[in-house]
Amino acid sequence: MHILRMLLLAVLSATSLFILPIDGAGEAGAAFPGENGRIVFGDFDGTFQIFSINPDGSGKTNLSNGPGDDTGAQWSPDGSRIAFVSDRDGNGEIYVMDADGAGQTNLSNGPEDESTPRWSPDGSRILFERQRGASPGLYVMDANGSNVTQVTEYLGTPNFHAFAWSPNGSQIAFESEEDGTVEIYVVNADGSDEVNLSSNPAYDQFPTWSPDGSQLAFTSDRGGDFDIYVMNADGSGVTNLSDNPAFDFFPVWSTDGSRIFFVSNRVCIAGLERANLVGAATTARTDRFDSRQECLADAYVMNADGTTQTLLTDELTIHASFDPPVWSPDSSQIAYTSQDLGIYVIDADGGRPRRLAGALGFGLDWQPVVAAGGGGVPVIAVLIAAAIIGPVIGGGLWVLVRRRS
Ligand SMILES: [Ca+2]
Ligand SMILES: [Ca+2]
Ligand SMILES: [Ca+2]
Repeated sequence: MHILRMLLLAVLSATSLFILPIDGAGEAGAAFPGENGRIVFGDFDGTFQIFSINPDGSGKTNLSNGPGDDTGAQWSPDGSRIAFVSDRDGNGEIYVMDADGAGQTNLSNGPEDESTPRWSPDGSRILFERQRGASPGLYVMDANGSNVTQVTEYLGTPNFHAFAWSPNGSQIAFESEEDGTVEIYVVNADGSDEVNLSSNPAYDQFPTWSPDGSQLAFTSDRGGDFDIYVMNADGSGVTNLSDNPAFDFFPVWSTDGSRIFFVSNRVCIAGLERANLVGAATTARTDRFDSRQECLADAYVMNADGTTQTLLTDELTIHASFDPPVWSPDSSQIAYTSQDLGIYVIDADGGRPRRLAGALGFGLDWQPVVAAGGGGVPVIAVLIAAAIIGPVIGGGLWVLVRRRS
């Protein structure tokens, strides 16, 4: 990541949603459901750094806190670690650190620029990309940095970095224009059996898996304007879910599979249509336009079958150029970066968005906190053990002390 490039993109993309995203997969953050933990995001503090914050806006902490630019954070599926990108060693590397920023370790450690880490659903592997060099493409390595394997030659434009593990960890969906148009592909995690799933001259972008792995949602302009589509995991059964003349974009499947988040500028487009009908542009809401007089997009959710398309808020426009929005692990809330360069959280049923902090950089993700059967049980076990053993030891010590005195 080069700082000037990032700053330029930040300025450019702040003007409009229509600047295509330069980072992030169409994946709803961690695939392992859990309770809602902390949110990681990027901000500028002399260099780009990775911060975490509680969902109520408290406890903002600079986690990476080191030299160079640190971006692109993603929580491990168990919420215990964070993968990120750092150029502190002279070029892009995949790093990992603990949830509190301790133990920062360079996993990729080579002369190429590595970026965009994505944990496998079981946390055992990390997918990443090399954008330049002898063999640009997607790679998979073990979570300790060993066994680096190229999964695909990745011939997308520099602006497209959308890829995601299938929920069972066997496949990777990605976006590429290696066949001349932008398509969605799946490939086995070992690099075998790459298939062009979308196979359409239109732009097919931003694949996001349903949590059960049976379907992929994506964006396509095959109907003349961008809409949210779903298809079966084998590419069959393509269905237009949004079917609206507006710009419908950036699907993100909720972690429980019930809903799909997306952005749409249909409020603005509908205003323009009304204005054209009456021949007076003044009836269109002027606050719906950006500096280039393009319609801004708002946040929506719909059921996974396309029903009940609901405007979450038109107070703030989604700044999807930095990062895809992420669902909370319990699917009740959504975190996103807004046009005013802030991190916001909104309830998936609507209401006022809450501004948590300013944000400038890449890497937005929500920590899953594994409940019963995971991290909580040992704590309870320790407490129970302490309650039982403590009085025994204490009693023994008291007896010893009494005997010696
Ligand atoms: Ca490197
Ligand atoms: Ca296509
Ligand atoms: Ca549309």
